[in-house]
Amino acid sequence: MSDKVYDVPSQWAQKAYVDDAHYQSMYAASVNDPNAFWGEHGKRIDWFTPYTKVKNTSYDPGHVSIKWFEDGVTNVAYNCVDRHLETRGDQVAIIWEGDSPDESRKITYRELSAEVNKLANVLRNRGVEKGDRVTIYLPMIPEAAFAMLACARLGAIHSIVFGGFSPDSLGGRIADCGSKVVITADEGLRGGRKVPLKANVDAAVNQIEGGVDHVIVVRRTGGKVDMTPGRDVYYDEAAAMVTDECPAEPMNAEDPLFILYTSGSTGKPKGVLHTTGGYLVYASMTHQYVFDYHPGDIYWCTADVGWVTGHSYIVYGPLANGATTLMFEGIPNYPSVSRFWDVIDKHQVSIFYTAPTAIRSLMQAGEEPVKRTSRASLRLLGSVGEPINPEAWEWYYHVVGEGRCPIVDTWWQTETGGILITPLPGATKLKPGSATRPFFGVQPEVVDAAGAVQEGACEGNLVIADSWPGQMRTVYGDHERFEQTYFSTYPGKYFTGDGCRRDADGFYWITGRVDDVINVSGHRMGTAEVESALVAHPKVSEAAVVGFPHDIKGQGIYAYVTLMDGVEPTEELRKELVAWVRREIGPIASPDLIQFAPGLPKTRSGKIMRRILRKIAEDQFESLGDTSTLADPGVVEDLISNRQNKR
Ligand code: 6R9
Repeated sequence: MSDKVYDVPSQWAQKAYVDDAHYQSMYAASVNDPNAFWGEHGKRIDWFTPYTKVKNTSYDPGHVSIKWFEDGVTNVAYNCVDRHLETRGDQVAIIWEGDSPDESRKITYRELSAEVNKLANVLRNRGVEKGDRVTIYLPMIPEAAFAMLACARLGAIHSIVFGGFSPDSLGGRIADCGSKVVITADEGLRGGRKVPLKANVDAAVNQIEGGVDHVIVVRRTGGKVDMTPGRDVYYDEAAAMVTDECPAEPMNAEDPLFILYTSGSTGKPKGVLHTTGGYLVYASMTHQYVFDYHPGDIYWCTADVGWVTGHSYIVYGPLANGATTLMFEGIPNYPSVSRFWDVIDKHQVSIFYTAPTAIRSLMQAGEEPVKRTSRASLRLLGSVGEPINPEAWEWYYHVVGEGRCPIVDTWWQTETGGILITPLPGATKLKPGSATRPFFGVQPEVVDAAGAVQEGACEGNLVIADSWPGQMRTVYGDHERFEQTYFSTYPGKYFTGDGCRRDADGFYWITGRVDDVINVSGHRMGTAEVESALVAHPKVSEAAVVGFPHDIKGQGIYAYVTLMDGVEPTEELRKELVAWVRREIGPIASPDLIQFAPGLPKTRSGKIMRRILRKIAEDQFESLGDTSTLADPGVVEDLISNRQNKR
């Protein structure tokens, strides 16, 4: 924890959309009369039929229902593209920076319109209609944005799967939402290395009964891939056959826009469903106010479109605002650790939004790779994905931003659709490590384990007391799971799964997940998913997975594995298990440490006591807490003496 405070610079208070007084009055208005507040701000997007109703939401147990602007009709692609054509058709919408510094491309709003319409027509010719699901498994190339917007234009629901997921994970996600169409590329390119995307799609689709009807393949590397006749088509060949005009489907505000799978504490990943009107209003409004986006800014969010940050803050929020958004295919340390800063200079980026894990890894390389670049164009920095430790915050502020650029530490989730707790750069003083205050309309509360609401400075679990327009509406195909996961722990409130502290100024400090979700380099991972991958291995009898503090990744994955009788615990088997998990889920789930354990600490009723495993992984041997309920207290000593060390 840091007790440093950085006041709002006076130029920022004067020039930004809101200063502190303005924030206070807008915030009060937003929570005192949400209907009036959002009724007004809902107009920031264009509606084909204006709404007459604003908020219709209930968190009541058994009847959770969330509707915003429910009788309005609009289209997200229309708002992100068409409505800008008259005023800024020739302005750059997307700057694409390739994996190699020699490759980049600029796409104006007019060009974006033509590209989106062509892709929409290619889908339409293959029978895609309003309500159909389309899976997108693409690298960070402009076609990923075209594909999202093409789906939105037709009213099809996209489900993007991050290119780092394995064929198994991809197949599960295609099957869960019943996509009949997959959009992919021959190969991806990251840090000079190729990613076999089309081959992964083939393997994924082979596991699905009935397969899929169409696989559309964008040529990225030109690498040779297998094409199944009748099912697979190269995008450029299909696009050559269609026009660049395609009408935008009128969509009800509550019609689904996308599904995005995310990890929870139990079971398989959930299909988080977001809808049309409220989501776009919220994504665009937060993008404008949090980043203080003004026309002329060059805005860069380094996330991948496979995560929610890419959805809301590379594509939908910025494009709805008519911004110039930069899309980066590569990685922070290729071809050198100056890459981020080189790209900022090359494209004159003014707003830069990245993750603590990237900052920490670049920080290790020292100041010189930063200082050899100018970064004079920068005026605002942002952070997202996990708590940012004060050391990384200070380095980001002083070295990258040269003390000139406020940092917005934005707390939010896949489920929330947009940023919920964040500084506003002209209004909020900054405290390194604190996400500070709620955005308009957001009512955070801190509760204790029993659900009692805490007042003043306190610590506990973070809940949100009422709905905001960007909130997820359901788990795709499983509304009961939605209610169970988010509204049953503290009935009548949305439970975030995060712990937090609130200080005397009313500032929030997110302390991390309180459930069995771990956050590895800003990527969410359910410990149960990694465990089930491990126990699927024929030599593994049991597995328990916990997070442990990791200098760069924030958290690393620590797996305790009990082998089948008679299996030798060898170094080779350890490597085999790591490779196995990579294959089953994807590289982001690779265990950092595997400890072979003859037994796991269990209660007499057979529950694994993860609290103890967590403490051992954290090297906190003295604070294991009560071990008296263990069926066999002896296993703990063995676990401690065989603790694996960070390598
Ligand atoms: C946007 C995104 C959500 C979880 C969330 C929390 C952690 C995200 C944070 C943060 C502290 C921040 N998280 N931003 N923790 N400070 N600024 O990351 O969505 O992938 O769903 O992860 O990430 O634990 O609950 P998602």
